[in-house]
Amino acid sequence: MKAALSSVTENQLQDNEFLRDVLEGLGGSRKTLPCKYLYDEVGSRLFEEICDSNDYYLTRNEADIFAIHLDKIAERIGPEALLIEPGAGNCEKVESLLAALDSPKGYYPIDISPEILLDAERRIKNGLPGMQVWSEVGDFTLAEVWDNLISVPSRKRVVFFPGSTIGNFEPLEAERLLELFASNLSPGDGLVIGTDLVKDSVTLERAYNDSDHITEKFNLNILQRINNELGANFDLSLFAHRAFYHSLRQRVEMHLVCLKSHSVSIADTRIDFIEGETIHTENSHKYSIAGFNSLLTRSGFEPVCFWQDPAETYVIHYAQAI
Ligand code: AVJ
Repeated sequence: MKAALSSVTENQLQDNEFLRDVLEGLGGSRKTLPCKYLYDEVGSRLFEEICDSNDYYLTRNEADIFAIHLDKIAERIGPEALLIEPGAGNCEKVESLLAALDSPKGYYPIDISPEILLDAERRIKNGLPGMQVWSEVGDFTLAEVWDNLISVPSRKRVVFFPGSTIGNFEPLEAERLLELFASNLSPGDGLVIGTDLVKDSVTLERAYNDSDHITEKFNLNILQRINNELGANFDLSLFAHRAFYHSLRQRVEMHLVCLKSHSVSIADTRIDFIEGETIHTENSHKYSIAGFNSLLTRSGFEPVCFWQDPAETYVIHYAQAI
């Protein structure tokens, strides 16, 4: 009874936060929605489909780097490391890395979703019997969510942040997030982080406009989610997916373009849309190796080395806290 009650309250709080964020994002003259809301159950499943699509090279090429350079990465990390993963949706990658490490201390995933954490814990313990797992529920961008880490003694802490997730953050936010990572590490502790490289706009734009239109569904799903969870009346046929590379900002921007002027109601609030205006739903920043090294340096890390896929489309950086 108690557990059910508190989970209802938690859901309601989350709904309110969702509603607040949606009304705030759509209330201004430039409409935006936080990209974290793309990942409900349907969105997460669509994202997995994107990862398997031919045009989205990031996941595949990052997996190649881990497959080809796994031993070198494990050696660089060294013995008795505690692997900390902010956002625990990458079980397969972390499992192979943990398996390659010399007497790892264990795995410390941090995720907003208790279900994802339970699943991660189960999979790691199944695949690697005896591996210690400390799961932390919370938003890894919040400093207090890292507080319990101190109670896990370890010779070396390594933050594992693959998937080009850092690319979703604006450069200043990315700097703040890496600073938060660094503040929870001791000098010499590590960071293994994946970033997509700056490249020609044709390849980049194809990755976010896949020929199977999965990214289009993924993007439009955020409106369906607002309809489902906040009782809004978005007509999805009045919006189109648009993703393009902004070379000055070095990022792929994802938008939903309004095809015809109309209004939408969300919880007693009317939002007017004008034909041609967009809702900005996501940024995926791309980095050169030098550019990312400079971000690392600004955030309390010393770049140590990096690994690339054979086609040099993507980078895994290793840095150490200073
Ligand atoms: C999971 C944030 C790394 O930005 O490339 C894929 C999400 N969006 N296609 C990315 C995404 C559209 C992805 N990240």
